[in-house]
Amino acid sequence: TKTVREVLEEVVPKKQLQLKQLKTEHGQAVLGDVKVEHVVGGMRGLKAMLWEASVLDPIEGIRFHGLSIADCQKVLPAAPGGKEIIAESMLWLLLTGKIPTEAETRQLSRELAEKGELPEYIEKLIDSLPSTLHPMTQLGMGVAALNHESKFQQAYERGIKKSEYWTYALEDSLDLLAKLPALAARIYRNIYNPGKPLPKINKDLDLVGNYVNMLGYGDNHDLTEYLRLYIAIHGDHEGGNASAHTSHLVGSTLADPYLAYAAGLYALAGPLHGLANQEVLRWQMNMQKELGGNITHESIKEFLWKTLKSGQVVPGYGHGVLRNPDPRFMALQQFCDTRPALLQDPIVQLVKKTYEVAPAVLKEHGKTKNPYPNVDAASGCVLYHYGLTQFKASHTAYYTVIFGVSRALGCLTQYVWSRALGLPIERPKSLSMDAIEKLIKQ
Ligand code: NMX
Ligand code: MLT
Repeated sequence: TKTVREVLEEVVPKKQLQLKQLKTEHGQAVLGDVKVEHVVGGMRGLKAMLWEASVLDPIEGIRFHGLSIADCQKVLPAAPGGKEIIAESMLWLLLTGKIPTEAETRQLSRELAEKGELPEYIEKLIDSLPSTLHPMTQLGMGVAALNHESKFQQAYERGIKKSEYWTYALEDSLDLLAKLPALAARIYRNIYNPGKPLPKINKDLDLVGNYVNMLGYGDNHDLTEYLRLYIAIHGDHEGGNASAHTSHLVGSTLADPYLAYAAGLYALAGPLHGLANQEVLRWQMNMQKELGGNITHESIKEFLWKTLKSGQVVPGYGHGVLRNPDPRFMALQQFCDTRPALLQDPIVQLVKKTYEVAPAVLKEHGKTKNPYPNVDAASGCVLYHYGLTQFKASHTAYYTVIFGVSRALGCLTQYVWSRALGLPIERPKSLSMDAIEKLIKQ
């Protein structure tokens, strides 16, 4: 049984060689043109960054080192007594490109559990925040403050060689991933169950098992399995999405992994990105309230048009890259389809029924390039079914924190790879409109 460090020691030199060859043999090869529409259109479709762990195909969706979600469900180890992919087996795959054995997965779970408790100053920091402060703001603050522990930063100040950066980056990344459940659960406890004692980390449980336990739902096996799947499949979505891109940019300045990921979290907090699952539940509940007993395809269609005519987007639909239903949405639907309690839940049923109507309405509306659901269309509504429904502040406000625990898998993996490959600081060229016009005339 190898450790994840030992496997990376073997893989890193091969990848370094691959990059060297790409630079020397193909440095001038053209991957596409840069058009004015890229510069003024959010760089959509522009192939402009290196990201190792996953690539997003517009039709097939995400592949992690070439493996689809269905492939991962077949080959990645689950938790003892569980069936779903767990965060540790996904992390191993993302970091190394290899499939871990069950023993390797368990060993990683134990290492993370052993590192999982929060330092006292972080507990005090989080406990001092008003319970009305948005949970994503709190999560970003906690992650940034954990950089007090950064081994990467300490080593950099000592003056280590560039070739050693990635080993310290890996240690910080594993430390941060290990502490995210306790941090996220403390935020939840403080907002929704103030004063309730928080359980200690159980060294025999996987990361998400511990997270659910600390959230107070440890006896709910189905919710634990749902969150295992959720956290594994939200882990990485190539590099161009706003949170991954932000953490990549900030990391390229050699800010430590904690600061880089905190920055990524604040991108995830926007309603067009990770906050969309909060928006979806709010929107579906408004729909439920307005339609009352009259939930038919026709009444849903009317509600969709009302949303669109009021100038709002339909949350949970559309995507910057995907042009088909998101396979993560389909995987979560599949999870629901095998559980009668979920199938009978009115909000889960409404998500399904909305999916039967929304693509045609969005096509007729004619604006979005992708009329199909993304992962956020389903993810929050299932959490609601399982009882994460507190009404203080907003009953959905916590949902993006769960996404934030998950996306650390991909952003921190790339942080390690960016340092292992010695990638430079990111600094694209910007242009003013006058400068663009001048260039066109030349
Ligand atoms: N409902 C209504 N209009 C939409 C939608 C939608 N769901 N999606 C895109 N449009 C509009 C978009 O606002 C734009 O309008 P305008 O020209 O007036 O600015 C037009 O369609 C073209 O946009 P696209 O090129 O199709 O989409 P883009 O790549 O710019 O944006 C999203 C992608 C995901 C930001 C966009 O589809 C959206 O706002 N969706 C709703 C929010 C959402 O579900 N976000 C979650 C994304 C997934 N995640 O986890 O982060
Ligand atoms: C994500 O998971 O990051 C979202 O689907 C957004 C994206 O990929 O652009």
